[in-house]
Amino acid sequence: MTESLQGARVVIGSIGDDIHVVGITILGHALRNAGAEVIQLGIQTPVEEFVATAVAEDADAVFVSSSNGHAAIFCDGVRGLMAAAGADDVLLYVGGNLANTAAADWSEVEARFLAMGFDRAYPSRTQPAQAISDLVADLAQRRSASNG
Ligand code: B12
Repeated sequence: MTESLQGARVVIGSIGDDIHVVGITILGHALRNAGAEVIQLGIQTPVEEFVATAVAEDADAVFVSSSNGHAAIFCDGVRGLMAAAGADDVLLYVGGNLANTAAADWSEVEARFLAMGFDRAYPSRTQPAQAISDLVADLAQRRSASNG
């Protein structure tokens, strides 16, 4: 274990009609190996289930995966529902295959998902270590902000 997510609670799943399971399985294992408590929702997870689980499990972060090209349809609105449920402080990350075509400019795709309210958006083939490192940093920053 290089970086520690000990005590962190992370909800993870593939959103909407997405049946791709390999990415979230690998990511879930990597998060657990880094010390996180992982609540794995699996495939075809409705937006509302991400939100309800984040609240019920007192999650620190929600990892949304979308690989089938429907990310823009299902991911828009997650942040609003989180806020309405009183969970606006939960970190929201999104990854998988967020662009509709391989030719899409990543910086434009990233900007679109950040504008939806995600704290971080990842291009395809992102290694779990990258997201873990970012989560360690984001949680540390939150802790220091709430202490200071
Ligand atoms: C295997 C596969 C399938 C299998 C899925 C089996 C299963 N149950 O998982 C089958 C054959 C069933 C399938 C079906 C479909 N697929 Co498919 N599939 C693939 C394929 C070849 C590999 C996906 C995979 O497992 N990768 C391995 C894992 C480890 O990588 P990963 O998913 O990218 O996840 C890693 C990172 O991205 C990251 N990550 C993932 N999510 C997140 C989230 C966060 C928050 C973070 C931080 C990181 C992160 O972490 C993971 C670990 O490193 C890809 C092409 C490819 N080479 O990627 C196409 C691909 C994803 N499929 C595609 C499509 C279009 C479909 C279908 C719609 C096809 C169809 N017309 O029916 C359907 C989906 C139907 C549905 N309702 O969802 C497209 C999506 C295109 C797009 N985004 O615009 C792809 C890219 C193929 C292509 N080039 O066109 N597919």
